[in-house]
Amino acid sequence: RADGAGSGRAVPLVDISSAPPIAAPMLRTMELAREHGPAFVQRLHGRDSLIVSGLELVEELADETRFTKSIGPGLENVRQFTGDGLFTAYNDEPNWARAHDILMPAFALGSMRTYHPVMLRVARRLVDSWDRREAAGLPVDVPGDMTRMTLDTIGLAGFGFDFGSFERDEPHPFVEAMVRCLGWAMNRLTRDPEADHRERDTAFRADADYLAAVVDEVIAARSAEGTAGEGAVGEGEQAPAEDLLGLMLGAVRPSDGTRLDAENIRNQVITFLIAGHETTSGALSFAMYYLVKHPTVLRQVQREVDELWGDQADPEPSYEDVGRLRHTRQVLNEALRLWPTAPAFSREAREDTLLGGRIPLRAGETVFVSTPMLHRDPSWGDNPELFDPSRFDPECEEARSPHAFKPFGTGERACIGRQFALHEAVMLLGMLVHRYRLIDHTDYRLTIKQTLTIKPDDFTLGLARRTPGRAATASGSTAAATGTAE
Ligand code: FDE
Repeated sequence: RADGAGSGRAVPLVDISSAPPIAAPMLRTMELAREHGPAFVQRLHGRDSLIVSGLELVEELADETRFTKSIGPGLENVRQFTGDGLFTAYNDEPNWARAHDILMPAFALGSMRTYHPVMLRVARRLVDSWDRREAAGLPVDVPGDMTRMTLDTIGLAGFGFDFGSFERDEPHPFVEAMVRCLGWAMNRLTRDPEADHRERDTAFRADADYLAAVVDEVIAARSAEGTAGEGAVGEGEQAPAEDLLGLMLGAVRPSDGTRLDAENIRNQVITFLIAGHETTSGALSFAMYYLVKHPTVLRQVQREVDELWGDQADPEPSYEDVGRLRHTRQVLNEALRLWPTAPAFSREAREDTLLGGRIPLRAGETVFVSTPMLHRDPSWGDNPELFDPSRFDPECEEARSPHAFKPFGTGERACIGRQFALHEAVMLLGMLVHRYRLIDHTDYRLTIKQTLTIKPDDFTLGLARRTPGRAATASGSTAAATGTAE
């Protein structure tokens, strides 16, 4: 484990034990990395963590022959409520490889075609809700509604279960319990070991039990149906015959004929409900933030969607359309560069080794990668803080190290849901910029809320319906529209 690191190391040691507690620890890590450079040891209550953000060091950490995913203290805490689900399983736990093999086909790029209709249906729930707000002259809660959308999407596409989030004023209680669990997992990292935490731990247990109960309901609903394909799915739509739950309940692993056990399935469902919506909704919210602050970029993505959907009032984005939204995807990538919504991942050495030729690591010792600071490495150029989606032009991408951009982690344990998240998010962003002018009615200043994952705090937007192809401006002025789309 990481303790004891730092002594005699060729890297700075920073003791933060007496620093005041902070709501978003990730921001402090970023500050420390700015001050102390690409590798430093952070000491808190006697526990040392090696934090790395330099590209060359991360390239080494990405070498799967020398390093592998580590279930560090943060994931160890998450494991208290996701058990041996994919995200928190140990590398050598047989259930990881078994579940990975069974679920991989469901996340291959081609499978997105199957999820597309369900994703579109849920995207329209958000649009309907935003239309009503717009008609009433009311602003929209961006992260709140993005979370409604992504939760309903993973629920329906993955498990045929409808959270009905847009029919609720408050978030679904599952979301609230989940956010508290994630907060518990995060705050437990910086706990004062002397203090009494029993009350908090009891409350956490109750929340974790509630998550499990909701998931048991999801599974029971499917088992009662007998087959995939009925239930919550709308008319004229097919539930994916082999959605995640269908696969987990039915499929055997080709290589050895084994199946997932009931408890593991429960852990996987909790895992996917959490991993499948927290990070994606944050990414969508940051992308909306950057769009409203960068009118030129907004006009560029509006031009792109206008070329596809013209002035149709209710376009029907096809599966292929989503692949054509290149600029929109670049905006999302650039938002994920500046604010990767899973803001760290951890690696451990397979054998005793020297990182960067100078940092001794013992086998099994954890190293944390600060993704937001990796994404600001000098290799990104002189102005890494600048939002610039052209960084993801194909030529630029080819010229860059494949390890400079890691919002989905690395290697064998990288994000299985990447294509799912990208398809869902790019489609929704495209639909939104096609339909609305975005009005920065509070002159929003970005503040970040962290519950392990990150999202913009308290971010609302005003809306006005656009006439696509005309008057495509960011903030209600028409002056800049000349010479834009069509
Ligand atoms: C995973 C993941 C990761 C890695 C972590 C570590 O390394 O530790 C990351 C970084 C991520 N992921 C990120 C993200 C972002 C976004 C937007 C997302 N993500 C999304 C999603 C969706 C879904 C469904 C998902 N996601 C899922 C998932 C899973 C299951 C996992 C685990 C894998 C393994 O095998 O391990 C992940 N994800 Fe993610």
